Amino acid sequence: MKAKLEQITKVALEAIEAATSVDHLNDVKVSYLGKKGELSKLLKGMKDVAPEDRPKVGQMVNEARAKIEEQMEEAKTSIMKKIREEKMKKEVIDVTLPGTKVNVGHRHPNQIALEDLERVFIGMGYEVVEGPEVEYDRYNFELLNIPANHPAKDEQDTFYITKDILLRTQTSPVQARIMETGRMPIRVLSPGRVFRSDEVDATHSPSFHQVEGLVVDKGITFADLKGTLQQWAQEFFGPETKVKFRPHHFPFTEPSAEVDITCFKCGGKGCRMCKGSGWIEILGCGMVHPKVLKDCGIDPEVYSGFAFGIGLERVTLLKSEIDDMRLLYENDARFLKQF
Ligand code: 2NL
Repeated sequence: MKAKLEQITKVALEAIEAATSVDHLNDVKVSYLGKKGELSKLLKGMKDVAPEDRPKVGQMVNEARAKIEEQMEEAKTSIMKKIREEKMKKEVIDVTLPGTKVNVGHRHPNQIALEDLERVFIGMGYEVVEGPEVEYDRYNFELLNIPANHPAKDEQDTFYITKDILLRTQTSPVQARIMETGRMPIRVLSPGRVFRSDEVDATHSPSFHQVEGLVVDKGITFADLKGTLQQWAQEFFGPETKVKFRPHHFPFTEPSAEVDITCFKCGGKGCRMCKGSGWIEILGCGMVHPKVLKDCGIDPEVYSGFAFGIGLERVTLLKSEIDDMRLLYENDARFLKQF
């Protein structure tokens, strides 16, 4: 029995020594220490051992088991260590190799123009406000002096959700909502996406962006409007820029004007950019119509105001010298990268 035990221990220890993987070790464990392993088989032979010798034999078997287990743990630790070392060797990182380039994006030309524009008005104390793109007819048309059957409603044909709810054609409804709150004075800039059912071409799109401004307070005059837009034009297009106000008509302002600036490319001499005229049309504006003030809950006998509307894409195209609005929406990275 003793010789047999020593033989089993010897073979087990050799098998442990020869094992090259943890799986391999587990197999060895099962075949020597497992329920049907060599040691268990040996214990079954206990019945043939004289009763007085049994404790002694039992102890020997336990010692053999302990020894095999101990060797097994050591072998396991050493195999794991070896695997780790090999892995580390394979995973050496050469920190001197050039890195993978990350593609860094940048703001869209429209966004660049918007932020440049906002900066000037924020500097003059304006607050930038936004509102819903899906609007009520009441805010988009009715409160802005464009009643049902007004011809402007045809010029600003849009996408209707229901008879009374539509995609806004201008950002003025944002300002109508602000006037309605009755908080005075008002000095806001409302940029945002607007919609019209227009065919796509180089200068038109069914969805584009507007930046509107509104100032309402006691004693606001056309002189304030002129000074404000003059100041904006000089900060935005350059200190030499001059502005020219041409009479015009908008339903929500009276009087109304279209504003031209001297061409920032040729300085007013006439070039391809300004089509030889020396002037570039840039925005529409006017004194807020008394009816609009009244309908929005402001007393036109006490308060007056001015408003203006700038087509953002138009400004972007001019500033970046792009000749087709569609390029702004295609989002071709090769195009956008240039700005
Ligand atoms: C244009 C003309 C304009 C306004 C927008 C406005 C807003 C309120 C009251 C009165 Cl709430 N007016 N906005 C006024 C004049 C012109 O835009 O051609 N924009 C591209």
